[in-house]
Amino acid sequence: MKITRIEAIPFAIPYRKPLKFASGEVHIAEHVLVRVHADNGIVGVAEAPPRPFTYGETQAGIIAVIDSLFAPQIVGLSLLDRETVHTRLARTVGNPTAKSAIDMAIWDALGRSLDVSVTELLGGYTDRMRVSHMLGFDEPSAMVAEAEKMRDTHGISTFKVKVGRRPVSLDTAVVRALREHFGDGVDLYIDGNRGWTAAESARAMREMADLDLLFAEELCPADDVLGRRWLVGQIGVPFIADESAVTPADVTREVLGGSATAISIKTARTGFTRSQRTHHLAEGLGLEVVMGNQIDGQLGSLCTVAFGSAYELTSRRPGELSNFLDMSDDLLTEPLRITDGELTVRPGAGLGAEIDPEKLRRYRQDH
Ligand code: MUC
Ligand code: MG
Repeated sequence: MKITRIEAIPFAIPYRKPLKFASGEVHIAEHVLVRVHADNGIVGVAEAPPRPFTYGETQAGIIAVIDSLFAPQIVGLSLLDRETVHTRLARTVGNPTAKSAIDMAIWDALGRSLDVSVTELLGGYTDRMRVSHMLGFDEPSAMVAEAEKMRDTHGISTFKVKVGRRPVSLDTAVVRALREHFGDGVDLYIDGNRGWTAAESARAMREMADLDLLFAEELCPADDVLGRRWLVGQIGVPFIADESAVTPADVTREVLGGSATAISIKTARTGFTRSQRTHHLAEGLGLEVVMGNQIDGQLGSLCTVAFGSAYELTSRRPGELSNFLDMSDDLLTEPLRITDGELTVRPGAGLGAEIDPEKLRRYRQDH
């Protein structure tokens, strides 16, 4: 089970419906497919989504760091040497999605080699998660129509509403329109991607006090240390740290500093190895956990559901698993399907993902 080669392949698939939010927007999934080859003939796969507005990574940078720094440090190790891989990758700062894709492709290859699923290898709690859908910026009527379509087509009844615009009434009007349209038939929470100040966030939360929100996520920057602590101390719902708490150390710092009371775990940025550590930390600290989405394709979503299903804490809340529905196409031979509001893990070894060679030929950008 020796790792012989790591490939980083750029590909681009347009979104049918771009996602817009306070820190940026995504029109094309310009991701990197990572393949880890082992000497037993097994190949593990995962994808890295560059998100320059969140982590500073680019597609070209992900490929460069994998080819020039990470692959040479990992080729020759066994698929079982996950702690050594983690330690070697950690010598380089940053580059979270590049590191995570390598880590997850190794777990996939290990599962395939042992003929067990990644979910079983990690914890094996369940085989499915309820799905929460993310609603990007638009007019209130369009966002209500999108939620209705998701509910009618896929049975989804939990929605994360992107907020953080100015004036705040642009966003509070959307949340109110959703609540008025669906009544108590849906669960709603909001994500500001740091778009508001602490004072704007407090005002918005007061305006929405009657709308029964589940959570509020990254409404203002964590770097506004005192403002954020002041905000989190006064709102009546768990405050999720997402991009402010990427590593377990970030989680500890934000939570002990009073700047968050819940966290988002995203396998796209912490892989399986670091997400495990974050999960265990969250359990120890007694935090709410939501499995988040890095605007992943189907392979990334499969990674999220594989991890989220492995533990009781991560499968308790609906996971953000549906951004791939907005893409015009994908790479998997067998597309993911959300049915009755749930996404199941793939039966079989590893992640159970097969890449369609024809689709990869069509969308890869390196030839
Ligand atoms: C999210 O939860 O914030 C948008 C920006 C990002 O980093 O992730 C997405 C979704
Ligand atoms: Mg977020």
